[in-house]
Amino acid sequence: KQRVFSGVQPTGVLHLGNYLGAIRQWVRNQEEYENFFCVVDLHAITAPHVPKELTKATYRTAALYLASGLDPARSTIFVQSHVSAHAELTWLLNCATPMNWLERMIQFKEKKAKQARGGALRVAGGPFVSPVGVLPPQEEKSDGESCGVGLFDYPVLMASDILLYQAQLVPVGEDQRQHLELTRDIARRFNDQYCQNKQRKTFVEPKALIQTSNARVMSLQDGKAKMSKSAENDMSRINLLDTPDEIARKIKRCKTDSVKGVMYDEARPEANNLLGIYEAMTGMSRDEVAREAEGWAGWGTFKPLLTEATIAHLEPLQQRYKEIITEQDYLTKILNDGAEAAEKVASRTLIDAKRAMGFTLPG
Ligand code: AQP
Repeated sequence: KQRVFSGVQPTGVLHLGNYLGAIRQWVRNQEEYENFFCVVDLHAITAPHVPKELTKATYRTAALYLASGLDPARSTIFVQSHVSAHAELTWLLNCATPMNWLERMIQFKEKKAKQARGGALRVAGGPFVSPVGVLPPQEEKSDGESCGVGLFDYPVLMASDILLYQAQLVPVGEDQRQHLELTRDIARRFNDQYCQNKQRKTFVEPKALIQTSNARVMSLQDGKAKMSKSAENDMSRINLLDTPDEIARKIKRCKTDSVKGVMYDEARPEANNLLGIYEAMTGMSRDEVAREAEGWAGWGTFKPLLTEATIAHLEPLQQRYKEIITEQDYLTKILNDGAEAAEKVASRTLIDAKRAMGFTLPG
């Protein structure tokens, strides 16, 4: 079986973008691959955070993995910081990665700008709502101080996550494509530079596994921006744990256009996005949705259908979540077992990488 690795940051509550772009395909392909799924908490601290919220979000994310259908008997589920090799390999790869490769990363530029805007909010005296909690007002920071080195280094940590498990495939949303390319470049450079024996390379070069539909779920408030946990406006996303009333309110108030009818059209980002979500929530194909849409008078007909389908789709997931999150011992056991299994694979790769670089090993 080919090996798969992927993860989500425990920031805020997972939303439909995380679920449709990533988690749902992990669940669907569980049987076909050997799976490692991680709650990437080391990534979560690249944004300002509240410690207690990180703890809660870590358990919540793991519980949502299970509630979405990940099965510990078929997938290794663990928390990134429980396997110290992730942080250790990151240091080795930091020293083998040119800085200008990271300077090109689009996500870094976007998130840096977002964190700087957070700084501006703080100056206004109000609290800064980070994806991991509401931070107290802080002092104004200059541009260079508004984001930490960790945010810049985020893609190297991500490369370490993947390369430690020798994963061939990484199921992610479209927004992660550039980071996956970088991971391949880092692996190739390391292998070329340090592996004397060209037949026995330290790292496998992984490929991104990106679906054709729902690879980029867009904001409910802007059809051209991706749905994101760190967007300031909660009305822009449907969180997996939103109540039926919240889901109804968000869909009712979501951005639409004034064109007659609701149909797929490249020039209508909001219509395309909501129809894509409708496909996923009902399990219908694009053609089936397009045919059904011919009978709709307009947004007024479509929005209640979308609301109903979304509530119905999320209801069993939310029910399972409620059961799992109250079973703390069960959750802890799964994460402990997962970390133990992950550690075995990761530590072997780390030793290989250290040997290749010329480190002495104890014993
Ligand atoms: N809008 C999206 N559409 C499709 N896939 C998405 N993913 C995220 N947003 C969408 C996929 O979810 C996985 C985990 O994402 P993450 O939370 O680890 O980081 P992210 O990509 O930065 O996600 P967010 O929601 O935007 O979080 P914040 O705002 O906290 O940074 C990845 O596979 C990603 O592709």
